[in-house]
Amino acid sequence: MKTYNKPILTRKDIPDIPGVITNAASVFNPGAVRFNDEYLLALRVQKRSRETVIMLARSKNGIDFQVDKKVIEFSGIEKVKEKIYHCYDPRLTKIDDAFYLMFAMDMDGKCSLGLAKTLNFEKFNFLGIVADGDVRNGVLFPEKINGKFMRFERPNRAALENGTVSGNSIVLSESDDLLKWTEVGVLMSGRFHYWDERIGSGPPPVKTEKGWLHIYHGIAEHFGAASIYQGGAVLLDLKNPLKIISRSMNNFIEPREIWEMAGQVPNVVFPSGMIVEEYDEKGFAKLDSHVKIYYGAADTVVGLAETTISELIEFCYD
Ligand code: BMA
Repeated sequence: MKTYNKPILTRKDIPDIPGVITNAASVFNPGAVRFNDEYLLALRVQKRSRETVIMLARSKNGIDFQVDKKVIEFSGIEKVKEKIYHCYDPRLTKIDDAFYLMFAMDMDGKCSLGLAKTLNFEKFNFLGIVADGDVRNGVLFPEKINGKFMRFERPNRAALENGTVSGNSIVLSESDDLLKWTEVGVLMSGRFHYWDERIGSGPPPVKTEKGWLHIYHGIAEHFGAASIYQGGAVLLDLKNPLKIISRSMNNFIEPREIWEMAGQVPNVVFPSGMIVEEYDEKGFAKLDSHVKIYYGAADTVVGLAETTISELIEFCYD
């Protein structure tokens, strides 16, 4: 795996938009997708007020990004009656010819999931709040399985000592219309004492001939003051993604660079976007395909790791 010794995006790359955002505080946890001949990132950008906006960045090579001088507006979101504090951590999935952003929504007393759709990255339609209860890290599969839309999500069911509610299980849900979701079962839970005591999904699962390849984040909490966010991989059965073929015992990425260890929240790498360069004619990611993984670092900047599908599959057995 190739990693870089500097972030690919920092707050300095966020253009000022007078009256909307100036002198941005941070940029992290991007969703990623290819559209036409460009790499696109949907960025979580924080203002100095710590309010979050989502902005789009574009690149020809997947490394040098230019951030659009506007924030993404979700048309229809104004109809939601409850107060929305922040929309953040968007995951981008292409299904047929449409692109979907599933994101966390901080609301009174809970975190929910919102869903928006775009065909062209110019106009984004808010489809609705698509979760009941307290849940985050919602990630759509790129295709239906057994006739149903599928997603992973991470219900926040565990109260932590400091009062926040988090989760330690990734759950599979299914839907006929992308709006109403029914839990199918628990995929996996955190492993107490190891790197992934609490867990949540990263980028959308990728279909390979060896199974669904899924990257997730794990949080080691047994280090007193500091939780450590890392990335790991798991390989799942193609027909039944609740069936684990192999789950990595080691992480494959962890905070090591100074900008991953220090920042707004220290010791965080949070993989949230992944671009596979090559698929075969049946829609499987090619095993020797190059892969770009985009991650938030220390909740402050965006990092990039480059690898291949086969290397990631090997990590699932590591
Ligand atoms: C998680 C989410 C992420 C964040 C991470 C580290 O719970 O809130 O958005 O990057 O914590 O602070």
